[in-house]
Amino acid sequence: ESAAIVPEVEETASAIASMEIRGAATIAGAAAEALATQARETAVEDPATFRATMRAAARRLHETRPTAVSLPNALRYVLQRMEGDDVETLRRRVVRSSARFTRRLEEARDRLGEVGANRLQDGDVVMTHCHSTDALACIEAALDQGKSLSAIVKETRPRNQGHITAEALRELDVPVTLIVDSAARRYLDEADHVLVGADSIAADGSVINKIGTSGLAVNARERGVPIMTAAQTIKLHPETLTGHTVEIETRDEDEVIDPATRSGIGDLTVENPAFDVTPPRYMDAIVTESGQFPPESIVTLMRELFGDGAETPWAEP
Ligand code: RUB
Repeated sequence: ESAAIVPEVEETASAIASMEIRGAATIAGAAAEALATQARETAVEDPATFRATMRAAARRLHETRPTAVSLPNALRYVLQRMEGDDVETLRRRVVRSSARFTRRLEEARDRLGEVGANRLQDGDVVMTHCHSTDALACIEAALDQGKSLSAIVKETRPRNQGHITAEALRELDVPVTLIVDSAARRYLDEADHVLVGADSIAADGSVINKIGTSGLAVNARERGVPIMTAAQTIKLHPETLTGHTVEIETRDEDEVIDPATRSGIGDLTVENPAFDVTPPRYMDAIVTESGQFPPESIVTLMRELFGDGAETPWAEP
């Protein structure tokens, strides 16, 4: 008896790889949901076959993008709760823990929003980079507290996620000034805060986020503008507790320059790393649903949550 990965898992995996589904928290939610669909639609009798199919689905989702640890953390959350002796129980456990994961994702975002909002004051101008639902939660909570804010939004080449942020902020009635990435330092003089998200946070407090975050952080420090990362605890990277580093995704060169323009220029190398690493000393605070932390002390929270490391329940036994 064997079972296949269902089309919904394939679709979710392709959508994550192509960035139709993007952003660390959104990717995690979609992966958890895909596992629930796989569980619902795997019609086998043998518990071992059921488990093997779930692991295969998780591996397919896992291989899509390497940097956002929320993805493996979501797979871990669901698969670690896949317990039982018969298929019906296993299926119920997967479906239930997937739903619980999604609920916790939303609760964590709301709670960290309130923590981050306390760092913002009425009238503040906030500079953003990329599009982060956790960062936006802080702005939304500050607005709920009756504060009025405005935003300077970096467009975030090459994929222009700044446009998504600008649209979300306009829906909240926040005045938006859109700038090109290279104008960031000039406009820092008009900003009271820099607010970014994270794809992964390492045990030493390094923040891995959209390419350009580290340069922005260094410039913010030089201009005296505080910078915070809004990142719920599923962004904490358990493997960094045992000395592993976070893999930085390299994406297609065509995102940077279209092939026709490129061949007009002549032979050249194009590089397109999607993320970079901001050292802890350039980040003022990491805001989570468990409170705010100086980056250097995030390891305490990580030990509490993960112990000494992380299992990979999707691995072939
Ligand atoms: C998205 C990105 C976001 C984080 C946090 O990169 O770097 O800042 O994922 O987002 P990409 P969120 O567009 O390449 O996925 O707070 O929504 O999890």
